[in-house]
Amino acid sequence: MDEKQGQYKVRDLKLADAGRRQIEWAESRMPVLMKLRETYSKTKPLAGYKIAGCLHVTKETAVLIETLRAAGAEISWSGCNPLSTNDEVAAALAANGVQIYAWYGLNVEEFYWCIDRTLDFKPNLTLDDGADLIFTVHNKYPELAEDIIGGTEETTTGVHRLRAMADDGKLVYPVIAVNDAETKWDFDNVYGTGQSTLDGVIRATSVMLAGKNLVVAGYGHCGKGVAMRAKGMGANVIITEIKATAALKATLEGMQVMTMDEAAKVGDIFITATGIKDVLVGRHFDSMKDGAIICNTGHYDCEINIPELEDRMATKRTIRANCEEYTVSGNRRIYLLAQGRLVNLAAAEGHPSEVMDMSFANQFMSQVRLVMAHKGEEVLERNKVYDIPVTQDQEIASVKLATMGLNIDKLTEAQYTYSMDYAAGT
Ligand code: ARJ
Repeated sequence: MDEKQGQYKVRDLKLADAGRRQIEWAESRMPVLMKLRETYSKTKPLAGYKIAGCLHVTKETAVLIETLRAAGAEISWSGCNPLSTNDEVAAALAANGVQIYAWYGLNVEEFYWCIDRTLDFKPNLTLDDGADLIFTVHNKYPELAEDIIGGTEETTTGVHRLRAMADDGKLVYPVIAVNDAETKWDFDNVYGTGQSTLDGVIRATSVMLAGKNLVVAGYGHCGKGVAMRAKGMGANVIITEIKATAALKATLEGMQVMTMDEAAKVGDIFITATGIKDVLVGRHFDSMKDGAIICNTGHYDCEINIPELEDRMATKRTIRANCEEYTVSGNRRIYLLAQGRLVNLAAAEGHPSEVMDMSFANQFMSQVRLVMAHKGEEVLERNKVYDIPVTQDQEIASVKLATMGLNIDKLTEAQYTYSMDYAAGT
């Protein structure tokens, strides 16, 4: 471990060169964010502001961090999951002067130690994925909130938690729900999760998906993305749901729908994507086939009840990286991937840069918005979760299309008038 007090704690600084090459690779696939970097490095709207971030330390996140810095911000950062830090990237960031506390495989105590260190410099803004940082401020260091002008939140699970907190009157500074931007959830959550989750399953197991009964728990944006891509690779996709409309949509997309009790008996591969705990529990493990593979792609590791799996195990051994074999009653083997933590970041590299480009453009714009509001451009109430403006979505999508060399049509004036005219009929 390499450590410098008040500056960084990472696995090994010697990995910095390898990390830098990965960051450059991501930069070349994140044109929207790089364009924002070019623009805002001239005006430096974030100068004088300190941002504490708690979000997976990946090559894409590094591009976000360095864009925030280019716009003038001072940064301190930790990962938001014990198994998602890319140690090479963390080293490159540390070598470049970013305050960073993150390494792959840290334990829960170390995880919170890292968050605490990012708060040592008394930030003015927070940037979360899963809301652990903002909760730490609220619960452990409430006095820090005085200097905090606002925060942003990356993911569905975090936004749910923060909206509940706002409803309870417990949120003490404004938060922008980056996840709820159309250019985030409708792309990152669907296509990003779809590709990266299967990437994680394949890297951890190398199994063929074609012909397998692949069970996806949850047909929200993430589950839908996973199901769609798995189907495209020839898997027999089974969906389990608690929401009637979502289940109905899955059926009409050609997926099978059944309860988890039924699916547990026939599934070869199980992927949870619900954001809810106890989706796979003891009775499911009791009825699974020999060789079943189970994993989770939701934010927290509570979707698979691992204690109930451990209760049943006779033996346990590691087969390969991120693949643990449990033998249970009847000499059946169940394979748990990435310790039930999000398989797409723990066993693979998270979503591809191309899609994180839009998510992080939204993150960047939202941090700038909080600062501009602080400078008097807009009034943001302290106990409120805000959506991103619709114009921001259209702007980001337009720039993304342009960087892909794609053009779209414009309404003519007559078409616009028609679109607004409620009287026109047959
Ligand atoms: C950083 C990533 C990556 C990646 O935006 C995604 C989200 O909502 C998460 C829930 O924790 C993970 C986050 N995500 C996915 N892929 N963050 N770099 N490459």
